[in-house]
Amino acid sequence: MSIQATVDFKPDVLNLRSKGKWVTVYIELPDGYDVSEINASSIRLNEKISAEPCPVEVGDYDRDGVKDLMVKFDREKVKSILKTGMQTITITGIVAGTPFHGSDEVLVIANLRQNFPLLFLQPSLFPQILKQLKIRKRAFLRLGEAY
Ligand SMILES: [Ca+2]
Ligand SMILES: [Ca+2]
Repeated sequence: MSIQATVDFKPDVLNLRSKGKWVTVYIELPDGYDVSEINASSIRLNEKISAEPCPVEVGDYDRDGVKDLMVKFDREKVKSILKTGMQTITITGIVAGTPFHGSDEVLVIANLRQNFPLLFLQPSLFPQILKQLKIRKRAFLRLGEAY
């Protein structure tokens, strides 16, 4: 049996053209389980990619009173297994001998022209999409009219 973890993958919008060393995953576990007992080397992203050995950090990044474990994954490896669009990220691992799993969604984009329709899937991600693509709102609106 595998317990249900709460997983937050960051960024929420991933630009395939963006540079950066890592992506970040925060893991929270249900009552009775301690994230500090997670065996970091057991953590996999989509069953394929191992978490980096460091940094691994226990904290409460979202300040909800539930401890979370922060792990990093190699950004290039993660990009290599993702297509554009809404993609599900599944994290699995082992805490004190018990397997856990949890998922989050990420909007993967490559460039605006190709992915323009995708932007409407998740209006709440608009500001982050514009930021990722380094587009000012006014330019975006002009492009929308021309599309
Ligand atoms: Ca997320
Ligand atoms: Ca938390």
